[in-house]
Amino acid sequence: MKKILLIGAGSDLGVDKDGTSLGPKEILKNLKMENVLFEQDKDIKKSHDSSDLRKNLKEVNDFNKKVYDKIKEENAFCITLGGDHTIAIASGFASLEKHKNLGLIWIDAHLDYNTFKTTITGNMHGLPLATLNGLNEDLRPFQKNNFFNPKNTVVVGYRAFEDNAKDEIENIKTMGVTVYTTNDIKELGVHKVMEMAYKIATNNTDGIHISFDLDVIDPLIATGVSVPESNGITLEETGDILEFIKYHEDKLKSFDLVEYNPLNDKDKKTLNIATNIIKKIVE
Ligand SMILES: [Mn+2]
Repeated sequence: MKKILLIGAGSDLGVDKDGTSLGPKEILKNLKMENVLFEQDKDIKKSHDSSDLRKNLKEVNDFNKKVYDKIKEENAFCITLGGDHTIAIASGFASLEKHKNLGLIWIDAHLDYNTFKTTITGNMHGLPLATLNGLNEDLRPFQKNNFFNPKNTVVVGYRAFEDNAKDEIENIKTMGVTVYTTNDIKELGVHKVMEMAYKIATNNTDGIHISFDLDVIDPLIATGVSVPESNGITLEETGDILEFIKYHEDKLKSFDLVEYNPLNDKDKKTLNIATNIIKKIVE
């Protein structure tokens, strides 16, 4: 059996809402498995200033460097628990360093494809996917080369179609990333969408890193996230995604589960969903 290590990355430095820093600890409590927990410095004065379009950049980078170094030195199969989605810059690149040539599947209601030029909020958790494709140099001081190829990068579950995402959509189109929306899932079925995503992500690669943002699930089901988007996927569809991943488990090299925010989780329902997702991945 392969050795599995859970990495808790408790940070909310990449988002102006507090709470995801507390997420990993809660999930880890429910999973009696080997783990390492990183927590952001409690003395950090987080910026909530919306005129600052590089909010907490140094603090985000310092935190990510620690997570990146740990995962990079580990031989185990690493599952990283966020934390806001910025931590995937650390987990994704660390896995890429170990496995050299990976595809990337980003399961998320958002594209996370802003640059410092297109971000409106300055919240760094809106930039990680673009960063993993080699943009946003300032958010990856520890990764100067070797990026995920946009041609092997796929978003699954996007649905935040607000006007202010126009530049972000332009960014992702220009780079050539494939995007499957929540509508695609509803129309084609989740199995078909995952099949297409896997085909793209495994084309001439040695495996896949999957980053799963809990906000892809409908917020009426999973309230415990920081940036909810209505009309999300169901628990059944979530289960089908995990079934698919398990069936093709030989391709999976690393996994993230991010954006769990206990402060918005009224009934611990999201905590249970998060815990069950990890249980499924490790079973
Ligand atoms: Mn995200």
